[in-house]
Amino acid sequence: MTTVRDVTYELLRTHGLTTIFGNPGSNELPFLAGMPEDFRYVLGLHEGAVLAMADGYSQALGGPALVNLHAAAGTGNAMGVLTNTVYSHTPLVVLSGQQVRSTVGQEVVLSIVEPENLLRPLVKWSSQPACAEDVPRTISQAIHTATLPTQGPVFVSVPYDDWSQEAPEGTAHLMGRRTAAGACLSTGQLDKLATALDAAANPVLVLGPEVDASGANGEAVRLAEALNAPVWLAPFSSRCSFPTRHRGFRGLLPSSVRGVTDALTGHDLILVIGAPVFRYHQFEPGPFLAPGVRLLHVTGDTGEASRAPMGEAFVGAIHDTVTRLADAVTPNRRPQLPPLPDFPVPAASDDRVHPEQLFADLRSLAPAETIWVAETTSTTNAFWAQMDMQHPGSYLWPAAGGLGFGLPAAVGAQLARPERQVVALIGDGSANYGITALWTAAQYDIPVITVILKNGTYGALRWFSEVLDVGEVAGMDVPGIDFTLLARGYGMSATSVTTPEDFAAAFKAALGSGKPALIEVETERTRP
Ligand code: TZD
Ligand code: CA
Repeated sequence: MTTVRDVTYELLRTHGLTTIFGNPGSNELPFLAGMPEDFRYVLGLHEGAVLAMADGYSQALGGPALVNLHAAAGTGNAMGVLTNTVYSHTPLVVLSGQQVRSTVGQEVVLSIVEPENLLRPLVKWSSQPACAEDVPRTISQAIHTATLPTQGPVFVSVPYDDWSQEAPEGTAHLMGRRTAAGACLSTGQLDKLATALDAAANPVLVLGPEVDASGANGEAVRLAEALNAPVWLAPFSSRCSFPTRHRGFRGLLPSSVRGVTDALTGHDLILVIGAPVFRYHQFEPGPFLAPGVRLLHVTGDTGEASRAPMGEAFVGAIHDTVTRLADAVTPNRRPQLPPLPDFPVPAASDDRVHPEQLFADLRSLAPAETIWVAETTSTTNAFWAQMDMQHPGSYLWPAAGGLGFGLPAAVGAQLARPERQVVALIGDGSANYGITALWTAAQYDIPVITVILKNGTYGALRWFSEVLDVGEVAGMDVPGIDFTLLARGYGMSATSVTTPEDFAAAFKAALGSGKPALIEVETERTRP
């Protein structure tokens, strides 16, 4: 007899979903017990770490990832970092075990009450199949829903007695099913954008994470060079969509209304591509745009287009739009932008490492194609001033600011991309939300290098309390954590350093070892 479980595994295989990031419970055992040998189960010890590992894996791979979580408690544990996947548009398929179908109404222990609502509004779609026979089709629907634009996470709850039921007829049709979206801008829409760019006296590009996610970085360079226009990354960008040493690169826009307006003043046309308009954070009200400025917005996300407070939006595929725009604009006769000045001299410190010094040193210590996963919140300016990222897919950041992403996402990214070194740059506050991913890296021998910037405090919150002018606040510091002991406890080798020289030695040793390693660096306190 072919069971619902058999055809589900076959279905997952046809979509390349043969890696399962999970943390199991009793409801999941009947599914996992039938796992075929060509599948790999990646165990995480906390569901937040499981989900963030899958997020990093999916983003680094450029495809969907499968997550298996336990009932409501396990699934609920993943909700914090699930917020990030909404804004990074990560196509995660979250599958959770439901209690036996006939007992759910009684709310027996481990039943998911209102499964469709459990992860709302974070997931794009959620479902519990109406009967066992509909499980394979529902999971097929979940995969297609997650991966069709706008991509995002989905949730399916499956009663565990469904897995051993006989599969219905007709599931063979699901196996080869593919769905494709072709929504590109019309010729007229593209002309409108190109004409506006040609007519602008001083246009500026603002690129968001979708440029990098769609692999359009090179096309964005072509467009910027044709226009001789400067390029900013959108506020709070979770990816790096433009080479940071290109003469046009201006850095990461600040995340406040006033900050964005000030940075873009002097331009008559702003073209935002692949980002929301805009992802503000700190409330510094002001005019959204300087007077007389026109804002054009290209996004693949209808939600981003509709909720923006300003601008004229065009919804279409990002890679296609950037490529066609680069072809369509008239090469501009404005003088070429001057080359970027050399990197600024990093700020130094006597008895600790200054984060800016650390980032400057990492430029020469790490391979050029390194993937950086950052979650160190008070070092933003230092990071963007000092990093040299030339290749697509070089950077990941928690897209909704939900901490607990960085450390596990780096493990997932390294699993997805063994040919590129992944380096996690994690604050001593942020590290604790996803710390158990160290165990997964150690057990599965995933050679990610985790650098902990230990300044003893929630640095960004200290800065924010000044922005809000609220004076002293409780709960701002995190003294007394020894990350080398934690790492060793989870089975990973670790060192602690206080000087740039010792850091360089530790980093080279970690690189050479081909093993996962953690380096704790005592760092100076800085401001974002
Ligand atoms: N909890 C979660 C899940 N996400 C959050 N964003 C926060 C709490 C609040 N938070 C921030 O937004 S930044 C921050 C916290 C606690 C401090 C992080 O400290 P760190 O980095 O040590 O990682 P810095 O460089 O010292 O700021
Ligand atoms: Ca810190």
